[in-house]
Amino acid sequence: MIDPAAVKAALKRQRIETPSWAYGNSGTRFKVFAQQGVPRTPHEKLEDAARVHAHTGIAPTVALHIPWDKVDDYAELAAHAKALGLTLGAINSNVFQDDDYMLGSVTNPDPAVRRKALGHLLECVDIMDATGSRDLKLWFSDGTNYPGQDDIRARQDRLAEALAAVYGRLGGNQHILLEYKLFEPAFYTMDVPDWGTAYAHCLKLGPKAKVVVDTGHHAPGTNIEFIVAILLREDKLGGFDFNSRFYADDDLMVGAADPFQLFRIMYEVVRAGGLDSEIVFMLDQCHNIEPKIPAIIRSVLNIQAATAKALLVDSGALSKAQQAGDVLGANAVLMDAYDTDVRPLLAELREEMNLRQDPLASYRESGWAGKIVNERVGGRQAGWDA
Ligand code: PSV
Ligand code: MN
Repeated sequence: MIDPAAVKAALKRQRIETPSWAYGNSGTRFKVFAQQGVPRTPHEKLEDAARVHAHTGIAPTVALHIPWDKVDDYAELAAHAKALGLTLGAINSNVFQDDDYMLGSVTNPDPAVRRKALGHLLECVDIMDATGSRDLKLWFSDGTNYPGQDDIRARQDRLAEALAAVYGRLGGNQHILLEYKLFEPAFYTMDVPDWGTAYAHCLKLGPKAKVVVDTGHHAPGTNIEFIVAILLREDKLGGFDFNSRFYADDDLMVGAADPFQLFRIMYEVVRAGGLDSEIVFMLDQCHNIEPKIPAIIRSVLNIQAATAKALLVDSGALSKAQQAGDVLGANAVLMDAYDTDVRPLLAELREEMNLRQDPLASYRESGWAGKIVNERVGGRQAGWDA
């Protein structure tokens, strides 16, 4: 039997990190549709993030992206976050938006380009020192487009060298989170295309290096929860970049395309005790056509609902059925949890957290959307190039 009080207690402890870039303008390579009221500065992005936290109660940290969130004084930015009831989360490096990186960053055949890329990664660790961030999230767009273009193995050696240098610079409580991506922008080889490559590098580096699973970065049909289970078993799951995809790296709202997959992932997390661990549960999304703040609230709620269902799995009944070889029985235990309408439980939870039962309605009625449209006039709206 599942104790609803225990489920609610676990849900109260859950934390989801929102990405600063999701509050800014974004689009596809065809068009970026600017929206009114979009933040002009990292400070304004944090103000929007504070609204997400205020209405959900479980999103108190914000990931930054350098240079998109470059400021002169990071300690002051951290203080601004604190005044808003937030803390600054993972620092995302960016070695993919400079002309020098056309043939790669840390894996580029040119040592001068490699030095420049490494310099940026080390600068990100300096920023972590100032913000108090624990995690450095590394994603490399590096790869090749044509067979023979570069030496696959030499690129791995260059990558390992850069990662070792960054790892050596980490402070005692700082971590590397290494993200993989199957394809794009490189189309023949990515230098970190899959969890196995990321895992191999992290294993060599040591305990402070772990793998990030961005749910959009797999081939269609990949069993992501299996990857999650293996990484958890090896204590090498550093975090998630949650989003939904129908085709490739669509960066849509998590849980929108496949809520069942999200449940299966969260079940593996719950099963391994991962809710109460150092794993960071981040969103990595772009709200190109929908209003951004409510979309981020929706995403946080989708993860919360999937987690609630995962917590409702009757593990005793499940393992009994599994050990008896009762295939249908075991499947039914899992499906029972997934099919549970968790809305009443979540409504109760929110009441206990002094939140409104419907966070989206409470955001709508707060008037914030109108306020930022009226007040954020002029200046340059934030986006992927700012
Ligand atoms: C790359 O596609 C990625 O998933 C990485 O996490 C980046 O930091 C993020 O998107 C924003 O571009
Ligand atoms: Mn990502």
